[in-house]
Amino acid sequence: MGNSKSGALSKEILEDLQLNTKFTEEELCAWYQSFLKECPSGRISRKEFESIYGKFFPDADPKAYAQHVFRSFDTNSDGTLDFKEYVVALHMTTGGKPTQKLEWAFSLYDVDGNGTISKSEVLEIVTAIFKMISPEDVKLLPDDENTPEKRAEKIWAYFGKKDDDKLTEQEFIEGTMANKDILRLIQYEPQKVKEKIKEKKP
Ligand SMILES: [Ca+2]
Ligand SMILES: [Ca+2]
Repeated sequence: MGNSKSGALSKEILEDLQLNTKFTEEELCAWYQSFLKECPSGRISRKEFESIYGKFFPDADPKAYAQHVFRSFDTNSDGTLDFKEYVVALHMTTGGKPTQKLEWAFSLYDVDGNGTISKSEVLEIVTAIFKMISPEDVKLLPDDENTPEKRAEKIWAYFGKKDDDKLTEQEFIEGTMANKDILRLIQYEPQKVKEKIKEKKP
């Protein structure tokens, strides 16, 4: 609507993204062009994000999880994802350093954004994760982690916390780095999906 950002990435955003991610100027510019093609307004709404997410999980109910992921990506909380938030999010969740991934995971689990994680927040995210696991896969889970409640309980016990305690970001990151089981339990298990795809191949 007559604004000046007609398809070129602003210099500030470009410099900022180069500084904070591993992507090159060429990659970012090409990426921005395709982002604008998909999303001419330059912003992804929550609804659009949910429908993109839904395409990856046609047999599950990823809506609740998608909403949490969206919230954690929308760092300025304006209800949309702009290109910068989108790129930073992809960088953190796919190619970033392990600590960056865990910083993101912390913001995902800190549902109310108050800087600490409570046991009920763990349960809320784990419940959303469970909605994406197919019933057959749930049957394969160990007995002490085959419901959201049990899984949240197990995570919380690993951190050595009482019911009303809170987890700080540092505790969350250090605990998760020190214990592979926590890392496995706090995330949706794409590994399993990958194994399944492998199994299907001749
Ligand atoms: Ca935003
Ligand atoms: Ca919180």
